[in-house]
Formats: sequence, C-alpha cells, structure tokens
Amino acid sequence: MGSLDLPHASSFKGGSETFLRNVFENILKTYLRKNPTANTIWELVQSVDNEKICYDHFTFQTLKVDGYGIDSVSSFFMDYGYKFETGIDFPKKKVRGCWLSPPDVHVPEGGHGLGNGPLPRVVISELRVDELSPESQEIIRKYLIPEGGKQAVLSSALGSLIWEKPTYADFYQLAKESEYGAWVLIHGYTMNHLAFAVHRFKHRFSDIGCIKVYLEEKGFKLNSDGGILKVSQDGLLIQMSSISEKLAVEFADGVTETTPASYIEFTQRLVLPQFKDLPHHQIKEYHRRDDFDANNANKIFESARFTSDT
Ligand code: OOG
Ligand code: NI
Repeated sequence: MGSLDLPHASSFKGGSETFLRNVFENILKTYLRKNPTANTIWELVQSVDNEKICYDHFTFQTLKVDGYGIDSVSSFFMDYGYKFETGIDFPKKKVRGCWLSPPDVHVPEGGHGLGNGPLPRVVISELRVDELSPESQEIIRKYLIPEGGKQAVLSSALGSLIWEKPTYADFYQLAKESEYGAWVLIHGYTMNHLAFAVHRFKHRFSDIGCIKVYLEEKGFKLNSDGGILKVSQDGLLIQMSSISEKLAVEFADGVTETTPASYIEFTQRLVLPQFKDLPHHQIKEYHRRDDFDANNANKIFESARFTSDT
C-alpha cells in the first residue's frame, strides 16, 4: 500500500507510507510484548466474530525537559502529514497534552489494522517538569541527558529506555510527587496505551456496552473511576479502559518492585447530530464526534494508578 495510488486525494507526506505503518507496527508489537494482559485483550477482541480492528489512537507520555517533551514524538509524525490539533490540560497533574490528526490516506474497502486500515490519531502529553519541586526536577534531570530526546520514536519502537534505568530510591521519591513522572522514568517512550475504534467494529463489539459485558465475564479488571463507561458531556464520546497490570521492574539499585505498566482502551465516537439521518453505509469518520474530552481523559488516567483504594 503506497501513497502513490491516489496522489491527489492524499495529505500524506514524507516518502513511504509503508515506512510510517511499519513504525506503528513496531510500536504496537513492543507494547503488546511488554503488556501481557493488554495483549490477551487485543487477541480476544479479534477472535470474537473474526472482528477486524482499527485503532482510534495511540498515546505517548513524555517529560518536558531538554527536548524530551511533546515535540520529541510529534515531529516524527508531523513529517508524515499528521496535523496538530487541540490541547488537553490536566492542571492538577502538571500535565499538558495534545493530539495529532492523521493524514488522509487511501484505505481500501475492508482495510484494517496498521497494514492498510485508517491511521490512528496520536495523543502525546508532557509533564511540566519545571513546575515540580527542586528534588523531583533533580531526579529527572539526572537521567535525561540533553540530546537523547531525538531518539524518542526509535525508543517507542524498540521499547528500550534512552536513559539509564533508575534506582528504586529515585523512582519512589519521584512517584510521591508525580506518578506520571515516575511512570515515564521507568517505561520511557513505550506506548502508554492504545485505543480501539469501537465504532469501526462490524459485529456485536460495535457496541461498547457489549465489550464491557464480555470483558467483565472473562474476569478482566476495568477502570471504574466515575463509572466504567466514560461519557463526554455531549454524550457522543464514550471510552472504557482496562487497568494496567503491575509488572515486576528490576531497578538499578538491585530492588525489584511491581509497578503499573500499560492499559488498553476502547473508544466509541457517535455520529454528530447533523448527520444522524445519513444511511449507515455512508457514515465516515468525519461525520462522527472528533477530539477528546478532558473529563473522560482524567478518569482514564486512573487506569495506571500506582496505589488503589480498593
Ligand atoms: C492523556 C491521555 C488522553 C484519552 O483517551 O483521553 C487519552 C495521557 O495519558 O497522557 O488518551
Ligand atoms: Ni486514550
């Protein structure tokens, strides 16, 4: 599949679409390799009704210091025609996010997955490190040597940290002030989560409520903060996520502790009111609710919490 098929209809830039798709594929493989529960859910979803999957978004978390912030990831995707969209703010966490819309590419009838499906949105957030306490800043700066941020996307694809593995003492100290910061220090640019585009499913899973029941019956833990289904105020964006499993991490000072890794998300975008009478087969992604919702996102964030009240 190349962008050469339809040169006029495409906003794809940067040479080979296959290269971009392969990068996504490797980011996905790394994430699935590192997160067995997410991998199990990912496989299950496709096994029911032989469902073909499409992705709504891939999310990355970064630290805003010395070239390691949002730009370190966004610049790669923008070279391929991704466009910067609105911001999403999480003031309490000192985190700012944004999302990038994909370039138009030719998707054949039945195209799916990363091979020839629609390209995912990319969500990237960053911790405003300069607003943290001097102690936390010192920990982060000790590991993140200047220039390393240039390898952000390579690091996502390989699943290898650009900086030295932290000590548990540093990790623990940072987690007290910012769990977000501590998560990134340990997991680096490994994808934080991916979201399936539920509205693109063809069978019973095209209803997010049905996926919820299915996963609950299978015994998966779902994030229940504010209810399992997170619904935007306009009612048109519905999201649900699993709970990140806690995996053992071996720290540089010899300590092994379990910490939350990545979760997996389901996103359903409903048809906008002005298009509600369109016949089903004519409905395209741009007829649906776009964008994200800070309120939903704040609840989704709890999927990777370090401590739980239960
Ligand atoms: C922001 C996540 C935003 C969503 O689905 O609302 C997002 C973050 O994790 O930094 O992916
Ligand atoms: Ni998400």
